[in-house]
Amino acid sequence: MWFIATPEDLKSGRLTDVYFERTVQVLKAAGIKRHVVMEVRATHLPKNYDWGIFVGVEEALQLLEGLPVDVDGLEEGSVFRAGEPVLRVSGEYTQFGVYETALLGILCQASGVATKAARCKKAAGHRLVLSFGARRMHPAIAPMIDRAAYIGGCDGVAVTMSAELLGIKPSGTMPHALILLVGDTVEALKWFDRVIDPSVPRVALIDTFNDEKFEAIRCAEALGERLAAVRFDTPGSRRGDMVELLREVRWELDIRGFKHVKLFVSGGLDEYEILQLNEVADAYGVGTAISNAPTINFAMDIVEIDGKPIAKRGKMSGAKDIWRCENCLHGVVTLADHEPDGQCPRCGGNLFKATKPLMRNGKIVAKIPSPQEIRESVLSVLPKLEPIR
Ligand code: PCP
Repeated sequence: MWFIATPEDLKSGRLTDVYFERTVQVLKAAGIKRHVVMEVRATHLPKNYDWGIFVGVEEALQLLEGLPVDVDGLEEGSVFRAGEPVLRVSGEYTQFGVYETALLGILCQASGVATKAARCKKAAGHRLVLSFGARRMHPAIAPMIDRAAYIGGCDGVAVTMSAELLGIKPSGTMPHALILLVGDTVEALKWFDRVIDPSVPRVALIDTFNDEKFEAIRCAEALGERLAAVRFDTPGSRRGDMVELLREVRWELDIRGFKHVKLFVSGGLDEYEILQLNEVADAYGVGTAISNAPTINFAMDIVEIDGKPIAKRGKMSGAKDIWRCENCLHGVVTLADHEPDGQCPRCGGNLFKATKPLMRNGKIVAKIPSPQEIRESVLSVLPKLEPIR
């Protein structure tokens, strides 16, 4: 038996915490029918996060499609900050209350993955960052994780089905298994070069049997111009000073005329490791840190009942909009359909309304761009965002 829910299960409302089902049961028995506005926001972001990338909107709209609700919020891939009302759902509570669990699950995980991917890509700058983490999570959600990682800024994903759904080619090098089975790093590289489509970059894995320096030189001498990079997936037990090791290999390759060979690092990487390695590394494979990224703790709360602002303790009542500064990406929150006074209070820049109509009476009204377009919009704001700390 597979222990996973199907899209039909999600749409049926079965993926819900039982107390939501009981709440609907009680309200119906009591004849209580209230039009509510519910708001999604994260009071806090994970440690050292000043911003997040909002992802999961497309799936959230699919979840609610057909229900008698309106949805307003940030578009897929938008920047958000702690405390900002990223999404709101309006309708008669018993019509959609049971979907809170699935809706939050979609937004919390996808935004967590996308934000970690964006932090890694911001740390890496122009250097390649590939999403290698599907093997760390249940395969049923690998396409969702890879989509969020790609939208967040990763330059590619390893899983064939994920890449297909994104409309891109899968990215990858070679596993230790190939070298172990062929029996030698260079012989494995030569076989890879003979067999694999020439459009696939030749990246030699150099940490299986011997010292990376000597394996890198052997691979470069074997393939010359056709060798794109060497990959260091050096086991933790051998990982002394990776920067020093990379510097050494860089020197040895360069003095032998192999300046074109890039240095690709994978294994235990995150945004902080990347900042350390940038001096010498050219590309990164990031697995666990992105696929198992801290979720964003979005919560969903009633902020209006029958048009009157009301919220539980700790939450601010009333339906709200987010206005974003074009220049510094600072956010200003106003009551819905109210304009902020003047310019950005932080830098004086122009403010634009970031909260958009996404669904009207169960019909998706938002234009959902392609993953490529969303990724480009994320990459365009990364340089403006606060540095990784
Ligand atoms: C793994 C694989 C991924 C790396 C590690 C992701 O190496 O190569 O790229 O690592 P992370 O989750 O720590 O970020 P191995 O499992 O040694 O694999 P393989 O021989 O399959 O490359």
